[in-house]
Amino acid sequence: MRTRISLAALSALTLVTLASPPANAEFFSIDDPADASASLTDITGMTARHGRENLLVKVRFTELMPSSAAGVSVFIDTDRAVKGPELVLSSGLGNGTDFVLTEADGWHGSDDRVRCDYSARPKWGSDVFRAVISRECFDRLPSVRVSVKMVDQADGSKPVVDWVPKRHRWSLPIGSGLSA
Ligand SMILES: [Ca+2]
Ligand SMILES: [Ca+2]
Repeated sequence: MRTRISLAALSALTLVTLASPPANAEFFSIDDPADASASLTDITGMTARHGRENLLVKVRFTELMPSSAAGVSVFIDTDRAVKGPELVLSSGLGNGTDFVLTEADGWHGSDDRVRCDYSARPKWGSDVFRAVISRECFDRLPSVRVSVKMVDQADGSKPVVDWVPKRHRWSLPIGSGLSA
């Protein structure tokens, strides 16, 4: 497992160092081990990019197919003072599934849909799930953290679960780069 911060983001940030806290990067990337290999959708890695207008989250899997019965949740932390996520984007990974962004209820989604622009889709050919969430969804906060969970109940017995970076653990804070 490794964490890296984009050099391009760092050099961009140097332009606004005087005005912004330097601790944030706009790009976060982490690999995940083969720790859920009972599922084809064992997470192999996650990247998140916090741009001027959107938060883009990509989750990579061992093998993603239209027949997948698994689902994925992208948790977003917008308030570090309150434990747990504030927003959850939930989606299926198979054909014909839908996605929704809701307020979080602990580490779960809720019935409170967030009304803003976002989209999500599994890309079966490239084994990637891609979610794009407008910064309006979180009041254009300058920094967020991300955590991702996969649940696969394919064989009807005990579900296979995989987290990245780890269960109930966050990415580094991801700043919005040049949007300050
Ligand atoms: Ca994994
Ligand atoms: Ca929080």
